[in-house]
Amino acid sequence: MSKPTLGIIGGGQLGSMLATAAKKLGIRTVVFCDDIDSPAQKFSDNFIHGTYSDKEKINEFISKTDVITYEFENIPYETLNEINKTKPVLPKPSINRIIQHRLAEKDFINKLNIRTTQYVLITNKSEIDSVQNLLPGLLKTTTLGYDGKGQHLIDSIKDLNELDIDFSKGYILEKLVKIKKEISIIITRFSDKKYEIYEPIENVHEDQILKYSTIPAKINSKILEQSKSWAIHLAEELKYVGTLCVEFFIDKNENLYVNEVAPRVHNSGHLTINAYNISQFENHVRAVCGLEQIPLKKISNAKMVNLIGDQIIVYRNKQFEKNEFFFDYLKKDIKNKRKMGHLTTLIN
Ligand code: AIR
Repeated sequence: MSKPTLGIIGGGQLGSMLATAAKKLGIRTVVFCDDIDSPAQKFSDNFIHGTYSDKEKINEFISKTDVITYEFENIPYETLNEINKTKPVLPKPSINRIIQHRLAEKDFINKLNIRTTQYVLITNKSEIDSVQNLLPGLLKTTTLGYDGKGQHLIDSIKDLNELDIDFSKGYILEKLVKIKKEISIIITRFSDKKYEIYEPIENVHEDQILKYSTIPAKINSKILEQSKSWAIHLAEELKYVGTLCVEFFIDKNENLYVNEVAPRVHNSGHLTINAYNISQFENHVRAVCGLEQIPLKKISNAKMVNLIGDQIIVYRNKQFEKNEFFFDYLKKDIKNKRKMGHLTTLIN
């Protein structure tokens, strides 16, 4: 059987790394992105530029691909659902619809008896008065936003009054957890009870953007087991196909909470490219394209640092050691707070 051509919706660094992994497996890729300067086009075999509502361009994309995935969760559900009527979209569009809506996502997780922070939907400023017990809290848009975009820290009602917010757009208020540590689990599910799971990754954020990811995470055995079992439970319940990331908080009392689920490959898993026999990207391509599942083997401990904004500049001219792996996302413009590249260091 000839190998399928993989369509990737979204053309940022995650798309580039998926296309690179696919190429290694002999799989052709077509990237579809609304940004004409999308960096992933430099790594894929084919590129189509169009908006996510451009039917003609989407049809061209469908005609050139056999199976479609996405590298960014904020793709309109309608677009994914329309494509799925002709060619399989994996993970399923219905999964993306749950996860891209913070309220639906948290309701889904809690129904499985998996702990999240306390939260409430806010549709009107006056409602905050009745949920004072959730302050201090984070006010987040129910849809869109990543890397802290669209989020406001609310200490008191006074903070809220100072914000100019259109509540009709939908917000949720999440009670702040006194965080001791953040970890993530990356899991690739192939089919029922068939998955490959990476060990927990310890993450450090700066300015609400991921800065460092390290394996092994310094956590106790109870947290290790609980985080893995919750990630497996979530992937099974969603009947997920592909790579999924679950982000967790650990509080000062060693309680574990799911912060959010990303229905895609994830920044904290970049170190899997160098630290494992099969990366999160290759596993995603293997799962969505129906290729063989290969048992994971860890090669090394590792630390990844994200290069944000103009931090990339010095790295572009740097000499690296044998255990250092530098990735330049080749984005056209350097912007403040934009992820421009990363460096993974293998450590013994
Ligand atoms: N991304 C997706 N969700 C969160 C992140 N960071 C990646 C995807 C997306 C890219 O970030 O690869 O395409 C967008 O980056 P930028 O710098 O153009 O905003």
